[in-house]
Formats: sequence, structure tokens, C-alpha cells
Amino acid sequence: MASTSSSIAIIGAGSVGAAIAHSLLLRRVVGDILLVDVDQERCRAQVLDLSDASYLSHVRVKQGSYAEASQADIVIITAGAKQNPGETRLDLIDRNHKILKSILESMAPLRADGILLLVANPVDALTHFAQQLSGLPRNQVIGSGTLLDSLRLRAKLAEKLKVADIAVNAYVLGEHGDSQFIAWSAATVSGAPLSSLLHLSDEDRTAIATSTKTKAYDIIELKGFTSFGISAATTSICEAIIYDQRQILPLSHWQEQLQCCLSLPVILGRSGVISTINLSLNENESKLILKSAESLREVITK
Ligand code: 6V0
Repeated sequence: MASTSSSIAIIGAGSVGAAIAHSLLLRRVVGDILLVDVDQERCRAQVLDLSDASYLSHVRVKQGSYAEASQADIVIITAGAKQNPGETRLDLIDRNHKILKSILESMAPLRADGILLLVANPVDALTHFAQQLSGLPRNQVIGSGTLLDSLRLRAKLAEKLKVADIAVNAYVLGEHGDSQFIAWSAATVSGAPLSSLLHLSDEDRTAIATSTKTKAYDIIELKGFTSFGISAATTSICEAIIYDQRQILPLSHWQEQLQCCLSLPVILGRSGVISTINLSLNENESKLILKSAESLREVITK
């Protein structure tokens, strides 16, 4: 059932923004979805197209202003340049920092209990900049982070184990990008250590980590963008917030000890990040999180 009094604004009505709106609409997460884009015609076209799907759920979808968007329960930022084939997510930083700044200035002040959810890339750096610029407490400003990477990993492991994805509890941590890594030591299947159910050689692990990391590049090479996976992941994040579910999800958030935003599992509810879950990582994984943080700090302090 839709939480009919709640609303979600999506800034950026491109491939990702429209796919998120479609998924939110079909899942009836909220009663109202608002789309905002500098390209008014594209935005109008997406709203008209989405309105043809809304008979399934009676969710209202409309084109809105920044002032209206600032009052939504959740504001999702997908506006920005996307990777061209061969570009990394970090290559987008200057362009998307400027766009983010202008959007946040146009929306100021944001609703005091609103949640700002960054999806545009490079998502960890943009989450950090949004925390600096939005005026909201840090726990209310989060990035989709490695949730999508973790879902890709779980699907891969579930296929090998011949079990449902949902039975696999495994995380990709760190940057949503090239310095991400898999927390193999913390991976479980319905409570049992993954290693007790599935033997993976070092080569197998490397192959799984590489395919998880490069899947987005493969899709971009073939169709120019990715949209369905991120829309499903973003919808799960929105459900956890709107329904105060206290789901545990790997999301980009501020880490005081690491002085940057990156993904570790958090408890997520209506007030945003409630707390970080401290996984017991092995020595190598602990080094990898420091390395990922180091590369992210370099980007945000440039
Ligand atoms: P797209 O289809 O080019 O859409 C981007 C939209 O942003 C366009 O409609 C633009 O008009 C709009 N836009 C640009 N500037 C502004 C502005 N100032 N205000 C409002 N709207 C603006 O790109 P696509 O939707 O494919 O990707 C959007 C972003 O999502 C990119 O940065 C991707 O890299 C990122 N993704 C992030 C993922 C993740 O896992 N976090 C996954 C997929 C894509």
C-alpha cells in the first residue's frame, strides 16, 4: 500500500530518474512522485509516459519545481553527466559537483526532516559534497553506494549455491567504483559462513570481484547506460526510509574515522542512517577499506 501522504522528488528525469520513478510507482512506495529536470521537455515527456502506468497503482506523478521538491520526504538526485564508454565514475566529478551545487542552491532550504539520496556519480564524493552544501544533518544525506554492487554479488553467489538471492548475506564495501572490495570473511548464507557451503579458490574470488565491479561497464558498453538495477536498489532504500523499516543496507555515509563517505552496512529508517554496523573484517579487508577511503579522500580534497 502506498504511504499516500508521503512524497518523493527525483531531480534528473533521464534514464535513471525515470526508471526509479517507474519502480517507485509500481511498488506504491508513496502517493506522490515529482520529477524535476533542466530539460523541461524531456521531463514532461517522462511524466506523460509514466502517467500511462499510474493506473496500476493510483500514484500521482507530476513535473514540479525545485521549491516543491524541497518539501518531499525524500529527494533523489540523479541529475548529472553519465559515464561514456571507457570513462570511470570519478571522471564525472567536476561536471556533477557543479550541477549538484546549483540544484541544492535552488532547493534551499530543504525540509528539516527530509532525506537527501544521492544516486548520480561519483556517488561517494557527491554524497560528501551534498552533506557540506545541503544544510541537513549528515545522517540524513546518503548515497546509494555499493548496494547495487552487493546485489550483483549476491545474485552471483546465489547462482553458484543454487539458493535464492535473499538467503545470501554478502557485502561489497568501500567506494562505488574501482577501489571497492568484497568482505568475504563476513559473507554468510542463512547464518552459515559462506566458506562452509561454497569452496572458492583465490582465482574464483578474483573473477567474482571483477565481474561484480565491471558489470556496469559491460552494460554501458552495450546500451549506453544502466537503469533497471539502480532503480530497484533505490526503491529498496526508499521503502526502508518511508516505512521506517530499519533495514541493514550497504550505503554511502559519513565515516568519522575515515573522514569521507563510503559504504559500510547501516541501519536505515525514517530519520536516515541510525548507525553503522561494524562487520568483523579480516586484516586484508581492513587494509582495503583504508585504501578505498584514501582514494576517496584524494578526490574530495582536490
Ligand atoms: P541521463 O539520461 O543523461 O540523465 C541525466 C539527466 O540529468 C538529464 O535529463 C539532464 O537534463 C538532467 N540534468 C542535468 N543537469 C541538471 C540540473 N542542473 N538540474 C536538473 N536536471 C539536470 O543520465 P542517466 O539517467 O543515465 O544517469 C544519471 C546519473 O546516474 C549519472 O551520473 C550516472 O553515472 C548515475 N548512475 C548511478 C548509478 C549508481 O549505482 N549510483 C547507477 C547508474 C547510473
